[in-house]
Amino acid sequence: MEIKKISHIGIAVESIDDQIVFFRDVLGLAVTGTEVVEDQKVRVAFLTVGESRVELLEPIADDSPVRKFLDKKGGRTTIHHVAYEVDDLEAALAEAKEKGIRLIDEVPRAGAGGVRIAFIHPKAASGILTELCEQH
Ligand code: CMX
Repeated sequence: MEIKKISHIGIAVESIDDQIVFFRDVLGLAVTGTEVVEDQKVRVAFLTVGESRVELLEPIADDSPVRKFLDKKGGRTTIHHVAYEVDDLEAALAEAKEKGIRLIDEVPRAGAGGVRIAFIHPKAASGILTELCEQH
């Protein structure tokens, strides 16, 4: 598949308000907004890094995947996923499936900003939860 760039790195946090300080005030990254992604049960803050972004992910429900992940990590702020941008998400998913790669999402779903996303299982991606996304 043809990866265009790293779209963003998702970092799981217990509290965006507490953890954004380092990224915003020390690294000096611009905060471009926050958003609740109901489908994923997270609140997200976006920080721009050149053509890519850091996304801080805060769980908003007990059954959020990020809640489970943080609980497993003892509540520590940890990289949760890496997202790669592709031109054609369906084609990328078909190619991964063809190669026998375990997909979490066989069909794209809506991520932050209404962008179409799909996840590859970390067990099939060198232990890193991997997101493929397609810009509008
Ligand atoms: N990164 C790396 N490994 C992870 C992981 C992550 N983010 N989340 C879970 N794992 C590991 C677990 O530690 C576990 O490993 P071990 O078996 O070695 O202990 C393994 O994956 C499977 O864990 P599991 O308990 O069977 O599965 P979970 O119920 O924890 O689900 C996952 C894991 C990835 C399938 C689920 O979190 C998922 O579907 N994620 C995709 C959606 C998502 O994460 N949304 C939030 C972000 C939304 C956004 O960016 O907008």
